Amino acid sequence: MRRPVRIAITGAAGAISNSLLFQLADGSMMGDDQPVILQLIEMPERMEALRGLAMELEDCAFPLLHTITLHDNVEEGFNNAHYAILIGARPRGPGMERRDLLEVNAEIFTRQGKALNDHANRDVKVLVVGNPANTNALIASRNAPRLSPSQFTALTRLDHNRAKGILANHTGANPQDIDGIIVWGNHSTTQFPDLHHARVLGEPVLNQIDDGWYKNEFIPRVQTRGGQIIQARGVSSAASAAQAVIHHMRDWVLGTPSGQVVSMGIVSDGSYGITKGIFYSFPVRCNYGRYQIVRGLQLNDFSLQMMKTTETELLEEKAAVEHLLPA
Ligand code: NAX
Repeated sequence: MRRPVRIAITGAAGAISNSLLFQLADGSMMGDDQPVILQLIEMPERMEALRGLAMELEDCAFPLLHTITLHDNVEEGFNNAHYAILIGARPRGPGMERRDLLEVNAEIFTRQGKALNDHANRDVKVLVVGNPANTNALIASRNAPRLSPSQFTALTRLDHNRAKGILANHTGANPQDIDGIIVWGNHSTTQFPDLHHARVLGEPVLNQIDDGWYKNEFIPRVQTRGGQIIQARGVSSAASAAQAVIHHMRDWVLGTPSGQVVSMGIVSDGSYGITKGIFYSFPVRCNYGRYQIVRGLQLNDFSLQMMKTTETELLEEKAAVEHLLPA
């Protein structure tokens, strides 16, 4: 048996984590030969709920679940972590503007970035889920100078999976026969779910669907799916978000299946003209624990315009928290 890896998770008693932890402990994320130590982190007032969840995990007697530790602060919770999944964030409250939301979360992710810098394993891989995920990843990374920005990522895999699921439903294809979907930009309603490079069983998707459906139905449906789910369920996506976390981390750590492209929010290196340094969702392939942006894709004017719109939103988010970022 391999040595256990340490996985720290914030917001551990929340809805997404409630789905995530059981799959993670069962080997879905790190592989079925990799024992895990779970370092679960919550707000002090949620520790009792977290204790209950830990008891349930224990009661599953998962062979790969080595140890569970519970923490009410990130400084202890991130100790020696090889992986950190940052789910906990402040939701938007009544009367709160987007700017207020950015600012309160900036405080949370500043502290978390510093704690990762000071306490986590030097090679820690970080996934930010809590919203606004891309800008929270930027803030955490900027507060962790000892770590490379490439160790930080933001979750846009749920958007990628939503695009694949909706397309599969429309075309009647099996999701596993679809590849080449890309989600560009922000995890928000400005994201660009791009089908120009997508194929079903090797055939270009855009030859098989109506352009009007693509632009007027598919794109807005993917962009607003989170809101539609909240409207229908009364609460936000949880199980599908947990599944996306599993996919994102599994691909990053164990590699994307041969030839497959996935979407990850990562620090921009200037590829495709996107401003360097912001966290933007790009098409990537992963191998040996690293992601690489897929290069050389042809982009038409429509795509470039869509990519610019979501980039502009990310630049605005960055400007709203700039005064809180270390130089
Ligand atoms: P819940 O409200 O069910 O759970 C969040 C948990 O985080 C709570 O138990 C809370 O006590 C805890 N928490 C808050 N601040 C914390 C902190 N500073 N340290 C540790 N714990 C903290 O929310 P849930 O449905 O699990 O969603 C969590 C976050 O994911 C939200 O910000 C949500 O907007 C975001 N999402 C992001 C998605 C993505 O694709 N990037 C999709 C799903 C989801 O909407």
